[in-house]
Amino acid sequence: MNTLSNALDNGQFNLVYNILSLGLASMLFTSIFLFIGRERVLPRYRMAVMVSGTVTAIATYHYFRMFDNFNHAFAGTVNNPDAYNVGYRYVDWLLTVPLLLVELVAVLALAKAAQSSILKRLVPAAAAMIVLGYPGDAKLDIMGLPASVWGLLSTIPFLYILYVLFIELGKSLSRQSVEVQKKVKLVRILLIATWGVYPITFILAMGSTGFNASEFVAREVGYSIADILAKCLFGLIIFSIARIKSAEDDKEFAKTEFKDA
Ligand code: RET
Repeated sequence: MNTLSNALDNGQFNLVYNILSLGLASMLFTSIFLFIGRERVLPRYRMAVMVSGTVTAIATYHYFRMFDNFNHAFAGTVNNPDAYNVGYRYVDWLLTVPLLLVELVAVLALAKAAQSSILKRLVPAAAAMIVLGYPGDAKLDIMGLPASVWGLLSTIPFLYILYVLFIELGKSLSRQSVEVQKKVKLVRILLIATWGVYPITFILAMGSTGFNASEFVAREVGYSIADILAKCLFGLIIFSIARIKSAEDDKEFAKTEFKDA
């Protein structure tokens, strides 16, 4: 066990190194798959697939930055935790969370008015959730408020997003086919299961005021796993919803793309 709280031991270093590396690989290759795969859905669903690919592409860049930053701060014999910037994650989320919501709404191909009314509520709430969480995770001293207060404030828009997704979006589901309804329900379960990991991770890592090695490791592992599921797996399910809907809309497409159609 490491007795110096401002340094990572070998096992901790390797764990974070590998998880960031896995994150980078997942984001990069999901992006390539989605950008090429967009040809395999009807044009009306391509926007959803393009947005999914853009989310993972933005995350590829940020995982590269985090990986590089992590090595810079922790690879030498002298660790420098202050050099590790949690801001990359928050900037990444600020860009990708609204886009994830756009991709979910876009793939359902709802009426324009319903689409924009849902997004007008979800996007500002997502921005508020992330901006309010940052001072807690970065341990900034703003008005002397502890991390837990920032976490609580951020939970308010978080709960509102879940409410809109489950209650409001649920109403529009009845217009979709049984097959699509099943997938959308799956995507919502994935969403609640993975988005829930972020606040749990935040709580695990908020204990100490200064740097604490095991809290740092828990945070990086928790956020990275949640990111892989919330961006890559989510994007791939969106892609499969787009393909099912393409096949339902166009029999010719169904014949060429699905053997058993
Ligand atoms: C914070 C602060 C503590 C309270 C809550 C949080 C929620 C974060 C979430 C982030 C989701 C990020 C995603 C990224 C994928 O690209 C900010 C940790 C509720 C839900 C989905």
